[in-house]
Amino acid sequence: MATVSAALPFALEFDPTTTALIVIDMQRDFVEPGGFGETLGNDVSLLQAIVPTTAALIELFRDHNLPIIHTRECHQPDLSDLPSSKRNRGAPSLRIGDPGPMGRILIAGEPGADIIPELSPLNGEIVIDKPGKGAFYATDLGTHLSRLNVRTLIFAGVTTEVCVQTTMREANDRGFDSLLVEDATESYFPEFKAATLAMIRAQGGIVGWTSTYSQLFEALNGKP
Ligand code: C5J
Repeated sequence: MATVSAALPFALEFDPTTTALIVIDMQRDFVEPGGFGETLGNDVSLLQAIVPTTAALIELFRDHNLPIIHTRECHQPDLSDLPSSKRNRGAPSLRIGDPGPMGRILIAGEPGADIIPELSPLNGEIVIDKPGKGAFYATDLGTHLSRLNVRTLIFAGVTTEVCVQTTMREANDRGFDSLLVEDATESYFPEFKAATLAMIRAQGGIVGWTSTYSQLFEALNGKP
């Protein structure tokens, strides 16, 4: 067993052999300058700031031979998995499926839907394409986790209050213990990130735990 002693709202004890890392939607369209996120007026430098910590977290799991799951929010080219409510929401200048700066917006196989090169999955790591905000909805994530006998999920990625939080809540309802790595997740809106971290930890960890990367590192590797 391992313990993240400084996790909030209290120490998380977990079995590394039944633990997996989920890296949510670190895609070019959300993170890179010139992508979909920036065309919507967002400051993507906020999201870029977590890339080194997220890369270190992925390396930590690779070093321990623990499962790593990467997700991508994207849709089929014929938009058959895109409800009109999602396509038409708001009044963006570009909608999902429209041609954008990095190919069609959030369409599988387009350059913008790809994971940024700094965090590219290795052969053997699981990549889940998801049409929703939550990674369990309309995917085989649950099947992979049962096959791997995973009980604890470590979360990273973007954006904290949308796809990361939605997936953590889905995981919580399915009986997983979940911990979000604070310095490996980000939002275009710092106040939304802060609120999400607070919501996760509130009421005795109603959704799960949070910790920093170095606190998790120490739990898996001992003090440096
Ligand atoms: C994600 C979004 N990945 N914000 N998507 O959070 O629409």
